Amino acid sequence: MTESQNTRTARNTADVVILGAGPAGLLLANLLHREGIDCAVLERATPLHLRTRARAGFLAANTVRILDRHGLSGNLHRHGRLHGSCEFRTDDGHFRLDYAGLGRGEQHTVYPQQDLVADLLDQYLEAGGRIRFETEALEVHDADGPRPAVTVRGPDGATGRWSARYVAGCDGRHGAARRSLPSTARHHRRDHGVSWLGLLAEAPPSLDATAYALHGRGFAGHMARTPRITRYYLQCARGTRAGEPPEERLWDELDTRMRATDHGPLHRGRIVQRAVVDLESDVVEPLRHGSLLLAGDAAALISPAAAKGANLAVLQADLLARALADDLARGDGRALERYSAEALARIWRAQEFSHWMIRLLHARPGPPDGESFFHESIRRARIASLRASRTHQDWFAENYVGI
Ligand code: RFL
Repeated sequence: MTESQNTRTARNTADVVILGAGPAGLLLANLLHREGIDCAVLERATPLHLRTRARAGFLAANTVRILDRHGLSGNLHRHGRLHGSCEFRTDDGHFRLDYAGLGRGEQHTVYPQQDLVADLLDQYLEAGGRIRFETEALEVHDADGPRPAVTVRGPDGATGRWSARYVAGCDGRHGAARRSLPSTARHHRRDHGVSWLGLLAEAPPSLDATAYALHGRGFAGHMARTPRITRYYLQCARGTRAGEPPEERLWDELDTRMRATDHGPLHRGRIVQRAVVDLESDVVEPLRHGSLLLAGDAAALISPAAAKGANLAVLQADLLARALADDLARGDGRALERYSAEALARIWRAQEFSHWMIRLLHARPGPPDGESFFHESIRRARIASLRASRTHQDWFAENYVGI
């Protein structure tokens, strides 16, 4: 089915209505469709927007195994690149961890999230899957009853209603699924008090490793995306307006924090995307509310400090697809009963590591005092341990690539 044929399909019911066509929603849709389960995806954005929205890039080994298992990784292996090295640059010197040879010996595959989304979308459409673009879910109703419904606003601005047996909320942190949660849902939020200016540059990576620079002026990060595109992060003050700093100033600041005088200047290029990200965590418990199930960022937001968000989304979609297929195709609801607890156990492991990374990469927010001196000394000791201890390095590698 093509994208436009899909928009014309009239039937407004499905066994599983999936909100959102990000990595979580599209993987879930592919897997359910293959199991012969009647599902439909409702997505607010246009296909072009989905195919070009640059976000994550580092896929964990387990994410790749899941996509391999389902035969959804062809392009990823053709165009993605294995990546197994990261470098820390600090006032006490720099060191590199070749994590592909540490821990479980796993590596990342660098493959832009928008390309993964495009692959999943193509596979789903080719298999005849149903999706409505430019269709915004407004609210989920009757999740506690046997026949939940979703009110939507379509491309022509008219509202409509979908009915389902299950609604999978894969529509991110600000989507309709989260807005429709009952008052019994618990939200565990943490503002880490740190913000990053995320930049995407039309410039080749400046080194063959991810670089984390810990500097008195704040953190800076360097992450490869493609041979011609590199992501950079600059820690910035809360409330910074992304569009304001001129490009030259950003490159100068990156060079300073990355210590260009010791390591050579960065490869500069046009900055094609900028966004301020406040580092936050936000976990919903439980992930099942009657017939409404949450996955991906809708289930748990994780700061990009440890590059876990897209990987968690894939993992949860895989778990949820198996649980829904057991229930709907085989009449066995046990996996669905376990879904929330199983997914949350992995979410909290990832949150723990991400939290550890945040404290490693940043000075304590706020004015300098005795507490910040203590934090800084602990941070230096932690870096020294990571530099010197093979056991610590193995732990780091296992958590850094693992999920
Ligand atoms: P997505 O990808 O946000 O997709 C949700 C989809 O839902 C649609 N939507 C709605 N549709 C219908 N009705 C509504 N009411 C809707 N509201 C929203 C949206 O248009 C969208 O298409 O969520 P999903 O599938 O849960 O995937 C999560 C990941 O996208 C996210 O966790 C990662 O991008 C996080 N992340 C990273 N994760 C990694 O694993 N590795 C990385 O290297 C990495 N780098 C990053 C990142 C996130 C970043 N930002 C955006 C903070 C770098 C950055 C800058």
